[in-house]
Amino acid sequence: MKNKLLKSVFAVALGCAFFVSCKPKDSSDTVDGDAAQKVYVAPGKYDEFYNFVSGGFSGQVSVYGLPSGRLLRVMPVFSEDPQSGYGYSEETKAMLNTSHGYVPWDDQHHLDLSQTNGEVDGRWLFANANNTPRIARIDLKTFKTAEIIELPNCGGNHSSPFITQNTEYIVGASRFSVPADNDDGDVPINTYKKNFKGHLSFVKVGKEGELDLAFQIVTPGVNFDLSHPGKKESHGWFFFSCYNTEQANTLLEVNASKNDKDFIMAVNWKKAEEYIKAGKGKRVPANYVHNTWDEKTQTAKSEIKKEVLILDAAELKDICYMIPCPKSPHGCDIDPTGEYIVGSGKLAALIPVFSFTKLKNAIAKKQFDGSYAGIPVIKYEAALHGEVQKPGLGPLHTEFDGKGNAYTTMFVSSEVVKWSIKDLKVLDRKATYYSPGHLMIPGGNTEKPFGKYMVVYNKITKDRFLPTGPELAQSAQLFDISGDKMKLLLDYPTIGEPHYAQGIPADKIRNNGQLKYYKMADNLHPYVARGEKETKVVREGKKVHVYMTCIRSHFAPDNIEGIRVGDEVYFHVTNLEQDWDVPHGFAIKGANTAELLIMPGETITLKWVPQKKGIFPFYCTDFCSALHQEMQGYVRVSPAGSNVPITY
Ligand code: K7E
Ligand code: RUQ
Ligand code: CUA
Repeated sequence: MKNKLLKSVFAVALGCAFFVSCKPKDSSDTVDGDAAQKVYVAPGKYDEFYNFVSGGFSGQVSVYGLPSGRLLRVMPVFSEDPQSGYGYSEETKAMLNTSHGYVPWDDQHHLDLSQTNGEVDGRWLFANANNTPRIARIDLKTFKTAEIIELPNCGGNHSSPFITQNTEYIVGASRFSVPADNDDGDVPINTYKKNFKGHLSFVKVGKEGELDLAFQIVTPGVNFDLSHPGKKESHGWFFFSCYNTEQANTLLEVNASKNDKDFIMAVNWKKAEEYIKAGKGKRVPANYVHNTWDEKTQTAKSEIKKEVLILDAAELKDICYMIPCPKSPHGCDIDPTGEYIVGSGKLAALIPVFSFTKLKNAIAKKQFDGSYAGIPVIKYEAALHGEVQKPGLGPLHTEFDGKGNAYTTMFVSSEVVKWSIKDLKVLDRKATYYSPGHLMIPGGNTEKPFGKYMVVYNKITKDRFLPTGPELAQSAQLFDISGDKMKLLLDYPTIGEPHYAQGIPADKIRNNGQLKYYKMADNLHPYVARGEKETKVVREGKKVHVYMTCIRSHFAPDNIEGIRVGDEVYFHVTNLEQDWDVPHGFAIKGANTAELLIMPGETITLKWVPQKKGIFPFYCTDFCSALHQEMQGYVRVSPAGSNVPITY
């Protein structure tokens, strides 16, 4: 049985062989008759929920409406975005700085919404970056990335950015253990077991959402995969799944699947806070970058941090405990009551559910099974509430509906399974198309789920949409979960690879004081032109600053001469419109810095270093009025040594 299971998992790795064996038998199943009605949002009407979806290797986050599945927006977070100029404009470039320099891309897996008293509150959305370990905060008043913090001592921040019930902390964790940053940088890989360490990061969230890396816990060199915070009774704890407890550093496919059980690490972060107060933490050198967006000057700033506070999990015997969990656990989900901890072993044929009450008793009674690298291991049975038997193959992620039910995706058998938390009985199963990763119920990882819809995010869509060449879209599938049985309503494609997602009733965001446009009076950009009278062109040596405005339907100035080859020209373009949703674009022929999109009240800067002489037209790229096609101008570029004076 175990062998069979392993084989099918390896077949996934081998690609298409898997379709032949694992395509669900009931794929001819069509949706019920009233499905169309249930997802139909009439023209001019709004959706009921916002749905934020991770963009995977696109590095961005997309916003959908539910139940319509309409794509509303793609928000640039970790990747450059030609549409908005994010990463290209002088104001936003610093957002993508890291200790490795400018990194214009990342692999974005998980999202979590800020919470108040265990409920989503619509203030901020947080996103992790898996490649260069980072956490971003998106301000849901503006739908803009407001902050990005890098995590030191860490490879692959996968188990992130999960949030405690009052948004006290966001966590990060290393998927790839690495030697600590203050190592001398020359460590042989075959000393993995001795020198490679895991790090759990606890990032404090301030009143205005500002992020601060409060402390890290150093652990043995396992791979952390996913995590979730405790709730209610278990508030104060965080639970992290870990695999590769074999601590293999090569051919993990085989070498990290040897142990029958890996672990869920239970971390008592309140206790960790006490130790820090008592002075038990150690400040060690580190190197990471913290980028913030200043709303007043509308400009990003980078700050380099040089130190981090570290606690050692093995040294402080009572902040971390290992709960054995079958076969390379992936998802680690806590039910809305905070009592049940669900582990999902990718290679397991059951789902273990642990009880927080039992865990606490086991700790009090020291029901340990020895220790793992200095960390106490709880006896499996002592913490176990029970096992869901035969749920399907390849359990990955679980969400909750707030009515006592859990829903788990089965990657290998391509289905979603509903089960009862209390008696661990499977209640319903539906095929998904195909190979689901995460699933999402709005509020489904909080104390208050909105258990009406569930979306399952699939890795593969072979035969579901019109083919688009060798690469097909990934997809989302919307289910109605208001009844006893799950009901498929809709399929729709997603941007990039969708991993985790978040959902929230639309009103919670629409009522959060959302910004409609920036008031000119609040614009403290150093190069703002608050009206056409303030426009000018100023040469400072090789630098030329153009204070430019745009309003329907012209730029001021629109004829500029006296620019020379090799000059650094900065076009600071202010949008003078006072109505929302009237952006102007700005692009120059041949400029290798993409375009700008300037929203009303904003000033955005495009840097251009002309490489040859000539006349260069510029124009507005966003159709803004009946005279949009007239919204244009010229720059004359003269040879490097020329005496043509600046005129405009
Ligand atoms: Cu399961 Cu990166 Cu959350 Cu994707 S991980 S599916
Ligand atoms: S122009 S509306 Cu290029 Cu017809 Cu676009
Ligand atoms: Cu401004 Cu088109």
